[in-house]
Formats: sequence, C-alpha cells, structure tokens
Amino acid sequence: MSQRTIMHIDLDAFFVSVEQASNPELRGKPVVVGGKPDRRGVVATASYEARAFGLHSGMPLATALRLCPQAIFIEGNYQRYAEVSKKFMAILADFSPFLEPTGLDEAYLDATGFESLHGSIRQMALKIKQRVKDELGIVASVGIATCKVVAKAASDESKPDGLIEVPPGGESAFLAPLAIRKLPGVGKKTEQVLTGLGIRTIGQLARMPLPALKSRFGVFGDMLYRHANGTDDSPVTSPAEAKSISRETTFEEDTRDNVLLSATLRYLTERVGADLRELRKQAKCVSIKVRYADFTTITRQCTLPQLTDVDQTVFQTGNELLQKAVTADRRAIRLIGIGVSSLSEPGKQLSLMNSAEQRLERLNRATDRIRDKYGFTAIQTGRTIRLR
Ligand code: TTP
Ligand code: MG
Repeated sequence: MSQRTIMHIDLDAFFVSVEQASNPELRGKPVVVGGKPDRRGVVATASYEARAFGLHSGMPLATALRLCPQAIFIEGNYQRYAEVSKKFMAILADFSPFLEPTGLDEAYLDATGFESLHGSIRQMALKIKQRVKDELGIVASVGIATCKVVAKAASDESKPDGLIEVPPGGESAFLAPLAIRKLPGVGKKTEQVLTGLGIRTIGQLARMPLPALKSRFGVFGDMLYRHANGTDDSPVTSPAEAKSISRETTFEEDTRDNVLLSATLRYLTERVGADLRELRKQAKCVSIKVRYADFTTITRQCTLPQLTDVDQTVFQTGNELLQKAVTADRRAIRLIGIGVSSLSEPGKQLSLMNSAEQRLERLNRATDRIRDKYGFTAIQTGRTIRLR
C-alpha cells in the first residue's frame, strides 16, 4: 500500500466543552457532566480543570465530589451533544470526503494528497482546529500519521488542545515510550494480562516474539503486534451507504379499497423518490410488500429496463405489481409498502469527461454522500428503512 496520511480528530472533554461553550460561567472551572453527586451514577466526562483533581470518565459521582468538592455537577443534555456532533462532522466533511466517524466527538480523515490544498497537512489540521473553535466554541486535538492506530494514539497524546504529527518512519519510535494502555484497542483486561507478562510500554510489546503473543491472544495477538510496531493497513471507511430505500404504512382498518391502496402507494412512492434524489441515486429494482389481515406477507419485485429516480416510473411499476397481487388474492390488506433497490449513481458518460473532471465529480459526490448521510440519519424517524 502506498503511503497514506491519516488524521484522527477528537474533541477535548466533549460534553463539558459543549456546556462551557454555551455558558461562559463554566469556563476555566472544574465541571462534571453526569449528574448531581447525590445520585448514583458515574462521571460521563470531566473538564481538564477537574481532571487535575483526579476526576475521570466512569468514576462514581460520589467519589468525584469527595476528590473535588468545588466541582460543578451538570446533568447533561445528550440531544444537544448529538446536534453539536453533527455540526462537527459536517465541518470535517468540508475538508475531506474520506471520513470515518468513530464516536460522537471523534473521526478519522484520510488526508492523503491534501497537503497541496493547504500548504501542508499541519496547516490543514490547524484550519480544522480553527473552524471547530470558531463555529462550535470547542477545542479539537489532532493526530497525524501514516495509519489509523498511530494517528489516534497521537491525538490522545497531544491533548488538551494538541496537534502531533508523527513523521513517516517514526511510528514505532513515537509509540515505544508510551504505556500499553495508550495503544488503541488495549483495554483494562489486555493491560492486566500484558502487565502480568512484565510488559508496560508499547515498545516492550513491539519487541515480544509474535508467536508468544499469538499463543496468548490468538488473532488479537497478531493485531497487537502489528499495532505496537506502528503498522495498520485498515482503511478509513465512510459509513455504509444505503442499499435500498423503502416506506410502508399500516392502515387504520384493513382494506380492500383499490383507490385507497393506489393513493397510499403513490404517497409512499413520493417519499421514497425524494430520498432517492436526495441521495443522488437511481434505482434498477422496484418492490412492493403487502401484508394481509392475518399477517401473512408477500413481496413482489420487478427489475426496470433502465435506472430511474422518477416517482412516476417507480409508482407505475409498483402499482402494476400491487394490482396483480390484489387481483390474485382478494383478502383485506393491513399494510402496504414500496421500496427501491439496486441503487447506483446516475449514469454518466465517463468516456466523454476528462479525468480531472471525473475526479472532481467523484469528490463532489462523495461529499454529498456524507452530507446526505448525516441528514438522512437525522430524519430517520421510522420513515426510512435502510437495509444493509
Ligand atoms: P472521549 O473523547 O473519550 O472523552 P472526552 O471528549 O470527554 O475527553 P478527551 O477526549 O479530551 O479525553 O469521549 C467523548 C464523550 O463521550 C465524553 O465527552 C463523554 C462521553 N463518555 C461517556 O459518557 N462515558 C465514558 O466513559 C467516556 C470515556 C466518554
Ligand atoms: Mg474527546
């Protein structure tokens, strides 16, 4: 694999930072999100001021109060954190379409070849940090390396308000002095086992004979070995794309009314069509679902002669399938649904476009895909069913 440039971006003290951004009185103070200390429960996150007193995520609130009586304890607003997370990911998507969110406040970004756009990858990282600061009022830490595992270890190590760039070839030298729990993927259990073997640093782990790690940890040992040596081929993978789009509805009363059935199918088709176009996809296959009063369910599908994102075409095809089904079986119907699958990008005459245009097209489409994806998930209130 040719050399890559991977960034790991992680927000500092995320939940607390959101609170501090909207309430200046909390800034610069020991703050805990997780709840009032008179309740059972644990610290979700502590501000860096509170961490100075030994507070950390997962600590019982009562212990946190004992260690830091002056701390301000906040219940937290998880919906807000999800909203801020969406904005954060949208900022990152402006920088590269090759984006893999791995939590509310962290993501990998493949920045291979992006230095020319920003002067250097370091400049790119600084711009990301600045935009997150300006637009969200939150500090992001960034790690840059040739692979994911080292990039993540670097962003962790850089905190708070950090930026560490591990030069290509410097991976194992960077990791070697770090405690083994700093190796992404090493949890409490693995740490215990490794400590039992006398291994405390990632450097010591990297020098272990591979067979010894394999016999101890199985396939995981193999991964530990590679990661400890700063090698990790895993790609930055954008979230799975929709493979199909469908809508269905249950009637208030079971029905044989053909007009109602068709009208409902039309309505559902329009919802499906809107999603399809928002995703900038076209479909080759239309299917319907019919559930009878006794819950027996049938599906019928039809492959179109060509790709489409036109409601009319999808509806006509779906309605023909529906009409055949109701003619063949007169039972009352409880639910109908319509879906499209075999999705692809709208056809392009690639041969007529030069390769630079093609690359831009791909880049734009990939960006749209990520943006659509975030909007898509956000409005997924039981209206959209995505099958994987
Ligand atoms: P982290 O990124 O692990 O932690 P953090 O952002 O609070 O602090 P930093 O990255 O600077 O070390 O987790 C992100 C959010 O996830 C965190 O703000 C709160 C939540 N969280 C929990 O609710 N419980 C936990 O045990 C952890 C680790 C995080
Ligand atoms: Mg964080």
